[in-house]
Amino acid sequence: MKLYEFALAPNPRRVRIFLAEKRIEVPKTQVNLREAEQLKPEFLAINPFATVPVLELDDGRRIAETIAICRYFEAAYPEPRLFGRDAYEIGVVEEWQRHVELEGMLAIAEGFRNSTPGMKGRAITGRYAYEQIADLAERGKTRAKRFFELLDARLAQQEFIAGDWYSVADITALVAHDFGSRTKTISIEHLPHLKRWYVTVSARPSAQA
Ligand SMILES: N[C@@H](CCC(=O)N[C@@H](CS)C(=O)NCC(=O)O)C(=O)O
Repeated sequence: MKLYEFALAPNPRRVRIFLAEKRIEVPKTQVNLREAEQLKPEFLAINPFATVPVLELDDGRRIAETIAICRYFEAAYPEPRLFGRDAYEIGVVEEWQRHVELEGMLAIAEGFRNSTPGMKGRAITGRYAYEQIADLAERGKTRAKRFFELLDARLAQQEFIAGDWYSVADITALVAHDFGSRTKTISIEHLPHLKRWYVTVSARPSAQA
């Protein structure tokens, strides 16, 4: 088994944190996104969507997409449960993991990729070139700011994103936060509950992954 990833990219980090929580070690192969290795024919043969992470099983079968890979490991190594323990938890984790990914992570990516000089012609991940649109950069930053404010209100009521237990939704939110903070797309200085949550989740050993 091996994981195609890039150490500096946010989505592969989500898988690394997930694996660290489950105490699973998987060999890694770096796909250097800074050198556009994801666009080379060798990698497009592995994932035609030209993104990491991709998991390759020992028999050569592959799974791309962060959450698809995490689901594989949850099924193969159920404990600790990171997608919820009962029907309600599984539903609410799914709900919030999707909110965080679609409204948080992707809004940050929209803000960052449409404004950063190094991302010219790379405004959307994948094999095709898309030009930056300045208005989308502003919209992404506004969407991200509003989403983290909403998350702050939720965290005023409960310890973690999905409930009073840690889940994959926290992993996505932690990585989204760090991505947004590193790229100066978001700041949570004015959000006390989110700050309290961040101290807790970033202190877990898995956050170093
Ligand atoms: N929906 C995909 C998104 C993966 C993704 O966007 N990966 C980024 C790294 S964080 C990537 O491969 N980027 C390649 C590029 O920028 O062209 C997933 O969840 O795995």
